[in-house]
Amino acid sequence: MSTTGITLHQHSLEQQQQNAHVVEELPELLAALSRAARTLAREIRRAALVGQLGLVGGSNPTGDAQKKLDILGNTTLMEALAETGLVAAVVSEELPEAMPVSSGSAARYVVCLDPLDGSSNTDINGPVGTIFGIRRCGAAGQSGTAADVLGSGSEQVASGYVMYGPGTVFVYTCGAGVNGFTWDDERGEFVLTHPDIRGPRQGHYDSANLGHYHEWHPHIQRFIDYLTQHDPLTHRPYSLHYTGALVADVHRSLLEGELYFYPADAEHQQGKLRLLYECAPWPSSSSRRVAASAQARRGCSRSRLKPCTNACHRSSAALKMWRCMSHSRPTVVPHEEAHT
Ligand code: FDP
Repeated sequence: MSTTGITLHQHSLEQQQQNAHVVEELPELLAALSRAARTLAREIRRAALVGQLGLVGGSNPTGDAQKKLDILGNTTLMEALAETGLVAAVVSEELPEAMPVSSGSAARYVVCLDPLDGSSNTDINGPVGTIFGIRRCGAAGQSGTAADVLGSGSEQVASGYVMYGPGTVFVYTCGAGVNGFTWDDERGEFVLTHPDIRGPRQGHYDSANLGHYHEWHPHIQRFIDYLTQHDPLTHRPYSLHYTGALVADVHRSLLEGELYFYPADAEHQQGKLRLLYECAPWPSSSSRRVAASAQARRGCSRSRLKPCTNACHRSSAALKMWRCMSHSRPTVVPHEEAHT
């Protein structure tokens, strides 16, 4: 397939026509998400001019102080998805429970959203993002409930993210590679700029909030110590790059090779990142979940969710280590060492 100048919409249509496993509604769902992303990109750019920076005064279900842009992001995405009539419910970081959206027979999907990831960056004109994972509704009569999203990340029909940086980039997978599109003002379209993303075999960045170093499990501390030692053969020391926005940090991982991790600490004993909309959606070029769990923490579980109170917002119980290059072999502490 020639990829020159192809738009996101054309690409999703081709993916749908060429891959039997891709759901027929994919182009319409991605079109809705990309419309919302376009609106959000504009609103984020002008937020300082129209009084849209700063806090609302409340906090979201996961306890984070809500920003005005968090609310705007949530509303914009919900409205765009509702217009399709294809979405039964939305699970969002900004909503306490799965929120019903449409009830018609075409509403066969649940979309998990982090509408504005890294929102602490909004007030400093830093990068932020939107993360999405699209799942099928469960059995008949069970549509649009939290139960629909309790399967593993590999059950998503498509997932991806939008990064609002100097440019706006839309990256998605539907199980047939990972492709990135950049918003082109002149064409008024997202245009393919990063076809078939595969990270380099060898990364040399790591990304984590080292402010919590002394609260981390000793295994993780040893891992960090290992990364900072000098060894040209294994490209150490790794360079620490941390923006405070998961989307920006993991986007760099996909393109340049990096380890991203947010282990449990005193405040976030189950880890900070939420499974449904901050972990499961990350795409990998092998179409499997990108979050390779380094099970370096005692008692940690895999990402499959078990029903629990407010399951929608359950965090990652394990150290999530994104090795975002599915074809690469990261330089990591040997397995045995990490488990001793
Ligand atoms: P945020 O809460 O600002 O939306 O939980 C997600 C997240 O951001 C990530 O995007 C980011 O990497 C991390 O939290 C930042 O947390 P710290 O400020 O604790 O480092």
